[in-house]
Amino acid sequence: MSTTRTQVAIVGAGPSGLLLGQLLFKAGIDAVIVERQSPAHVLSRIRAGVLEQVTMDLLDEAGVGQRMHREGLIHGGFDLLFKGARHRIDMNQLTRGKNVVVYGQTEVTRDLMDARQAQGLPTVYEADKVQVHDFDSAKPRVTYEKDGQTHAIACDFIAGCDGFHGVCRASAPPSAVKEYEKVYPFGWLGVLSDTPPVHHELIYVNSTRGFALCSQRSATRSRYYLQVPTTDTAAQWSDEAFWAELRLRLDPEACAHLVTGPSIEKSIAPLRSFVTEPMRFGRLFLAGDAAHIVPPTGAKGLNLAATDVKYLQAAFIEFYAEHSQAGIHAYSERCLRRVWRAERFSWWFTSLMHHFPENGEIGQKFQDAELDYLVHSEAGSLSLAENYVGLPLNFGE
Ligand code: RFL
Ligand code: PHB
Repeated sequence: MSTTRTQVAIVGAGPSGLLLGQLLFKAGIDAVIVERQSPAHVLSRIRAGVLEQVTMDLLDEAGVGQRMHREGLIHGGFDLLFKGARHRIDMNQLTRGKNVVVYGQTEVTRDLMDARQAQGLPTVYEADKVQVHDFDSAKPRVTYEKDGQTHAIACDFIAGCDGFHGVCRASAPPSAVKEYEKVYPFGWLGVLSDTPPVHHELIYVNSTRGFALCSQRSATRSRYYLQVPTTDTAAQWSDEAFWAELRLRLDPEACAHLVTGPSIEKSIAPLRSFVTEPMRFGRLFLAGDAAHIVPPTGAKGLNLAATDVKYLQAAFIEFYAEHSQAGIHAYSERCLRRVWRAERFSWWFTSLMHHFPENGEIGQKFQDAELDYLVHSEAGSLSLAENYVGLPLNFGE
């Protein structure tokens, strides 16, 4: 078995692992990333689209923000559509100047991958049977198989950035883990198409036929979602059926502007709220989807992953540069406070915008009344806007 040595072994080369690798590089801390899939596979996953200011700042700090600033679309508001009418939430004005940027996760990942490659930093792709060992000691190890050989990485710390189905959370001692989970009785059917977006900002739709979202990636690429039963498959939805159903959920003006075309990606994502407590087990740290999942309503998943990673980088800097373990001990609690705030918001926004047949007609009436309150009360609109733009990095400190 060949053994290499590094300071931090990172499991997973999604946005969490790659951003951590870049932030550690900037701090002069060595890291090796081990990823199960190929780079092309990682880039083929179409996911998040909205970045908070905090995430933009972290991408800048990591030195990978240039293309985001050039190509990202700055949004100062979004529309809520309910009872057939649209209402704009002016985030920028309500939050005194805060915005979000629409820039796809695929692009963030590509920028991080390119930077890592340009700096010659080590990433092992297509690593099989990745395992984490001895993280309850001062000498943890990660092992994997590649090209028929077993390899080991000896390290000081392991960062579990391997997503919801990864090996790191599953390796924590069961007696030390508490998991909280809510699975929603529907999924999001997403379509990506090379058509101009229906509107210059996002439209979140509450309709009696179910939720819909009109999003975008650029002036020529749109991303749309429909609430569908979890029993549906993407294959059973033709492009024509998708566009027809979307029209039934939109207002007449949006229908008039909707440009349809062939889908270039179509998939169904299940919706789940999930949190693991704690997020550290000795020298194993969980970050991003490995530790928590939010339903995508409100676009918090990627943003939470980015702030976990920032707190982790800060903890490692304190450890190596200041010989202090304070950040390491505070990591889990620091992340979880922010995580629960985003979990609450994502659950609330999901509950408000989706159709729950089991809640009956009165359920729809409650949603209509709450939406009416939200768009006509400055306090209501502000609460939605400040959660949507996200918390500052050091909130509450
Ligand atoms: P990722 O992106 O899942 O990356 C984890 C990486 O770890 C690898 N891996 C392993 N590597 C080595 N050994 C193992 N045993 C491994 N097991 C897994 C995987 O191949 C992968 O490359 O987690 P990360 O980096 O924490 O990033 C989090 C974000 O990806 C996630 O929060 C968002 O994409 C969530 N999410 C969305 N967020 C939004 O804000 N808006 C959205 O519209 C949105 N849509 C989505 C989503 C997540 C989805 N998933 C996870 C099913 C749509 C989907 C379908
Ligand atoms: C997206 O563009 O994929 C997107 C945007 C906003 C959300 C969720 C997903 O709340």
